[in-house]
Amino acid sequence: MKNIDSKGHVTGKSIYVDDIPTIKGTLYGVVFDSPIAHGCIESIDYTKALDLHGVIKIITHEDIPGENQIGGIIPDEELFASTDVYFAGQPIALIIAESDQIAFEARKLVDINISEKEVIVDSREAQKKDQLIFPPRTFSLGDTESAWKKCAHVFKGQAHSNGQEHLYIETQGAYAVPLENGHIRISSSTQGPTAVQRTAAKVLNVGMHKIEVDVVRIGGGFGGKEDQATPWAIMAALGTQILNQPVKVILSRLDDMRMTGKRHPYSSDYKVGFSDDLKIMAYETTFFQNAGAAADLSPAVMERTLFHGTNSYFIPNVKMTAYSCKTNLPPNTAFRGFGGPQGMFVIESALAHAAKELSVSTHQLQKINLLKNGDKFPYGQIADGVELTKIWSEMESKFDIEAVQNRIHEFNSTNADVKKGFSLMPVTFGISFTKKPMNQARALVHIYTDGSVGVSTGAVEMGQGVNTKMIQIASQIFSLDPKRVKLESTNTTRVANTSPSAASSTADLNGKALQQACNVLLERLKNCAADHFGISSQDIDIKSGIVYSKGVATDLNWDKLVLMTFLKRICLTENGHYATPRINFDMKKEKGNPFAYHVFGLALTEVTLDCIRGTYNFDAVRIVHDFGNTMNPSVDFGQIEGGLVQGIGWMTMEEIFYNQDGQLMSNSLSTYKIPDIYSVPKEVVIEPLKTKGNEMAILKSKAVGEPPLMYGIGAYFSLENAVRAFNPNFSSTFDAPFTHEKILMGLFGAGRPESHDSNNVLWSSDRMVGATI
Ligand code: LUZ
Ligand code: MOS
Repeated sequence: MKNIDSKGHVTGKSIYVDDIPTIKGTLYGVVFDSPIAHGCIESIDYTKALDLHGVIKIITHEDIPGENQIGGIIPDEELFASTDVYFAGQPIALIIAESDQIAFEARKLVDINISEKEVIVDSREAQKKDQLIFPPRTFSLGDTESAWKKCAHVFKGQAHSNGQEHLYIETQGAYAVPLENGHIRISSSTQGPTAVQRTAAKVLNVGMHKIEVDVVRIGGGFGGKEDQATPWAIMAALGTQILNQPVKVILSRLDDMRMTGKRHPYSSDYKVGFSDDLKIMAYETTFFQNAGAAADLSPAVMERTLFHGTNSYFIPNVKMTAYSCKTNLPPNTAFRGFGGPQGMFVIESALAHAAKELSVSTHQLQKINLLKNGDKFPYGQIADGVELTKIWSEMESKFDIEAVQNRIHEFNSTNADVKKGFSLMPVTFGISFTKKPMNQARALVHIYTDGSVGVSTGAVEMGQGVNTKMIQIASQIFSLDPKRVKLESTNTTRVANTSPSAASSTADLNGKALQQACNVLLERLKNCAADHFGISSQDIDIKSGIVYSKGVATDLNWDKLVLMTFLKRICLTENGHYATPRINFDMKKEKGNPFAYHVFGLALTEVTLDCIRGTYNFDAVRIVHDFGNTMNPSVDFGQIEGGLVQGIGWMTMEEIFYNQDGQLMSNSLSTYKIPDIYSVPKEVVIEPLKTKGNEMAILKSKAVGEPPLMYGIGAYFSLENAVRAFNPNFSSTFDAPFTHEKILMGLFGAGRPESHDSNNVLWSSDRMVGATI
């Protein structure tokens, strides 16, 4: 089935927050934020701003009736800074005016005086100073200490990956409208309507029942709206509560980039040991997560780094420790992959490092060490349904890895200034929220008396096609034309207490709840038909709108049966509830069975590098992916393509740049480059692995949102491979993104082992920090 939103998107008719027709009297809010990264607010003078014609009110922490607190996991983040500021871009006040232009003008007139304190931007520096968001955690398996002694080869090094700006097309925003009796309806561009509702209630000091949150769809989220859509929504709601007028807060792109957190940069130490026959015997790593100034989702992100620290490999002796380091940057947050990609980049770096030293190809090391059924993950779960070996042989038979290697070798030996490189990137990604209570969902289904159907779930459509999938589920169970099924907006009054649309789990959780509700309704309809014909309901089938009795078409159709059921006063509404079975995790032991299942895949990336200019094209990315049994190939292939390109962007060009004062220098689209159509590989081939699918996945169609992002990690290593073909002395820095500049330095000497020093400013962990521009 085609994505139901495709036409609306292409014709510009799809509705986002800022497209909602405004009510008369709507006011506009602009956020006044801290100009500096750390300090004590000595004084703020709003007089000139308030004097500007059209400025209605400036809301600060003093106007908050409830708690000035928005921290979701740890209560460590104020909505509006009261005494101190901890990052540049931290909200201090909301300026409400008759138009957003006036509010922007007023913002320039605010006088603030802050006494500056020490700014920390580097995760390792924060850790040294004991600036941690929460205590470190360690996942371990076997015994690395004794394993080192048995290793034939041991390698140590560092790897760094930078942050990533979400750059959803629709910026953060919300529109709050007063209803009767102090009730407020918020239209929010959020992945987590319940998070908005719960936190708004706390700040406004009202019950959750007084706050209704509605989401038609959002223009992209990528994790950036899992938690960080909340403050703007609350600000709009506060304005509405105080003024009893509609208030809209939509961040400008520059405000959005400056004020919101991003993917967490990580700096990591690794140590990896091999047996003679190149089995990985031991792996140790220390992750330094740059959390920013408050916890936000960092604890959960850090946990997923530990879950995915060994990626697709079985390693008998593992010790991984992670620190969540508190710095004076905007609080970093969820981003597609949620810490998993950062963990995987480290082990892939360790393998690339070892391969070079051992003079073998990385893919040999990868293949020898692939995870198999029955192997234990460091977190205790026993791997099952592992498809990696099958995927690898599928890759070999469909795309002939050796032939690619030979062809590239041949090309490189006949071309001096242009070199090709390639890499393989296996991915194993666990599906479920790692916090067990979040793995539940509900769906509300109405069958109207004319036979048409209305569906509400907790799923938020963010471009990933979940609404299309929901319609598919209902129309398939009812055997009804999808056009007769409407997907309602996501609304906290229809489906309550929802988990955010995140963790690749939205279609699974909400789809299974929907399935349950539809099946109950279908059973009711069948019973009614059975009564009518005086037979057993097992003998009733409903197909394409026709009721069959013992396999024979009757003159009863869906519409008549629905009306008949209603006239018998039988309920045509049902609420389904689903909670993922069998999952658990014990944080004291750091062991358990956190994931419903895993998604597996492998990407083969080929690149051609112009070694004079340091520019390149990805010739092809060939992917063998475990979809289970995809319920919507066009939607799912779209997720693979989008995830891949977003991953390539993170690994090659997206360069978040904070200076030592904690100021975001890559603060606009002219200084922050994301992939465009020219960055897309010339060819992306997706080969779905044929499997039976997995019962824990909706219609056996596995989660597909996050896993493909990690195929992009292959881009980094294919480029390294090409650089080394030109400069055999090139020494890896494992410092993503591998930008054109770094590639040129790799090609022509700077960054070679002799000159490489991990403390060198340019190549340091948060190396963007400290460089001057
Ligand atoms: N969000 C979350 C996530 O709260 N928990 C998770 O485990 C998760 N995983 C991926 C993406 N978002
Ligand atoms: Mo996401 S990183 O699943 O919000």
